[in-house]
Amino acid sequence: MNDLDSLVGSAQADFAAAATPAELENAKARFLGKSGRVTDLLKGLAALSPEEKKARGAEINQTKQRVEALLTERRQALAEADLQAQLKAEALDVTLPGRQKGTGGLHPVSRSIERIEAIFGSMGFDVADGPEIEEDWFNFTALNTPADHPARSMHDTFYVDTKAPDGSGQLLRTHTSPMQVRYAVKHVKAHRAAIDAGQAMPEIRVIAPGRTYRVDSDATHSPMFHQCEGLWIGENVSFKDLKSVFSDFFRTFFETDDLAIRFRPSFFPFTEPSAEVDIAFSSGPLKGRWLEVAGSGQVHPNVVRNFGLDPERYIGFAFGMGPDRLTMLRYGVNDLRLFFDGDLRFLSQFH
Ligand code: 2NL
Repeated sequence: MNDLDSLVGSAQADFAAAATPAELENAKARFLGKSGRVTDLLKGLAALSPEEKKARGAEINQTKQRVEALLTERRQALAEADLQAQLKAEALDVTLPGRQKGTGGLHPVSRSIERIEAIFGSMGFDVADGPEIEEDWFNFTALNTPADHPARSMHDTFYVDTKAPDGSGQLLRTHTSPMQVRYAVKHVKAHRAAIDAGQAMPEIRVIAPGRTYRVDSDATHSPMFHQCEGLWIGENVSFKDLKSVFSDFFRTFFETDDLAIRFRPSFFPFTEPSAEVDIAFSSGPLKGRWLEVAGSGQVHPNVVRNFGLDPERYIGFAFGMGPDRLTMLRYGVNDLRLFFDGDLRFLSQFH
């Protein structure tokens, strides 16, 4: 190997060792720069005779071209490697599923309330709506709840500082019955003339779903919870109607006929007589266990009177149930607080 071949060899090794374009330009300078090795060879020609100069000059020029070719090749290799690295870093997997628009879903309790409204709707019940900050009269007094009843204590009820237009006290409603009282009073007013003339008043048939509030908080009680009350008043509405309404309702709500219902005597200030309602499934995980699902009763004569009706002529039943608890039973949820924590890992299971 002559000196020119070995120069080409060391240029190749130097260029290959350059890992970046900047390093490669430094290596280029060592061979082709002003005082590079190829340039030095060309300078050495001056000392030669014309014949030697011609032959040696041609050899050196060839060498220079070989070095330049190696440089170009290495430049391209580095540029290609750089491009590949960039492509790899910015790789996009077009086979991945696209980012989807987050579609929300109804809260499980809202789903239950919609079901309850649909089922009672099919039985001719209207849906009442009303204020969550309620007046003392609608929440308690109209419902025959005496001033010394424990439900009215500061420990049980969230009172607020505002006053109703008539100056009476206000509170966060403890049940949705006041909505039914408002509905019934309005209904009776609208039919006052007919009632007084001894004509038939259209029956009051209404449910009242919504948020309610009590001073209570543990695994089975939340300070805010949902309630759905129902009211049916007419001239000949009895407990047997209540029984058939409940049988239909619970069988439809839980989508099963394998379900028994029982009424247990109880007490509520606003009904007389009163009964707790229990259901028991005859199959499934809750098989054979009596579960309390509602309170009910024949509307107390004092309450009928507060609607503006004569209790000797108008009679009916009312009930109250908890959509939160019905939702727990329907989906097998064991902690009420899961409904109100806002944890999407829980909520998105119902979408
Ligand atoms: C329960 C108890 C009940 C009522 C609610 C009611 C409403 C009016 C008149 C008379 Cl406007 N009564 N509501 C009656 C009996 C029981 O609920 O344990 N709820 C979960």
